[in-house]
Amino acid sequence: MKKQTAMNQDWIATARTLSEALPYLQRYEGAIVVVKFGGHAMTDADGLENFARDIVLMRQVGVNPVIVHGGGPMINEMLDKLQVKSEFVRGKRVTDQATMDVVEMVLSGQVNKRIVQAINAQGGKGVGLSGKDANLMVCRQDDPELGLVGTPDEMDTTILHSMFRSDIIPVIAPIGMGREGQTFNVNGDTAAGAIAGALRADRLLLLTDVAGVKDGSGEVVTALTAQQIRDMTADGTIAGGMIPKTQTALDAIERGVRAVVILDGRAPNAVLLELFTEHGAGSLIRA
Ligand code: X2W
Repeated sequence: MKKQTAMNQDWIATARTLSEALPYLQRYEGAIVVVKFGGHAMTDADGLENFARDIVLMRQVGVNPVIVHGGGPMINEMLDKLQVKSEFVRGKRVTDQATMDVVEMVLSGQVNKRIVQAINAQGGKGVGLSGKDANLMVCRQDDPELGLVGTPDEMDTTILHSMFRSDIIPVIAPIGMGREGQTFNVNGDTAAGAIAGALRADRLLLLTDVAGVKDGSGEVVTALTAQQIRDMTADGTIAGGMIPKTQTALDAIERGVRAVVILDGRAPNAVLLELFTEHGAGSLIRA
């Protein structure tokens, strides 16, 4: 008999991992999972390739993934090149018409197609769209001080359901249209929350560059209720850049999303770990 090598020990572990995933695969069969992929999480090519492989695997096992992406750093880079000045107020980019033109070009053109291509390179069927396509996301102006920043106002997810039936993975740029012909810049997290809410998604995964929601001693809390989030925000435990994420989570849950997970998108196989293992990842928030 052949001696067991370290190599085939690895294969045995892989087979066991697959076997143990069965109840999770069964649980998520047919589920809708919206994944927000932020600009900071997509800066390196390997990270994008791994992300795309995980998404294609999700689709392969019967989940309906929807990608909503950001691209803040890529927008900044292009604005710099074109010497258009840009500033943020309360976490949102003040957007005049010149800025809007660049935002749409970068998000719908460059970033969206990069993700679509990465998914298709892994054997998936990614199709890119923005909130303008098939009236997916009609917006109103958020705050006049911010210019062309939009708040999702009316969603039509018909196109996404047709895509699910055709085995297509939708990849959505956070651009909305206004009722008077405007184009609106929508924060990526806000767009992901609105789309997840309109779909009554089973999960909204917010991939960020931190491990999750931290308690007073800096430890990541793995499970939280909406009320705990409100309390931790009121007493200052949740602060800074985490506030828009947890606010998106609360809004999404209110609209009927079953649970929202805030997790580190740079961790290897973050979405698979969250969906298909007992371990989970990041902070899970539910009603
Ligand atoms: C964002 C849209 C992109 C985004 C912006 O212009 O940067 C607003 O601020 P990340 O990578 O997810 O941050 N829109 C209104 O949200 O990108």
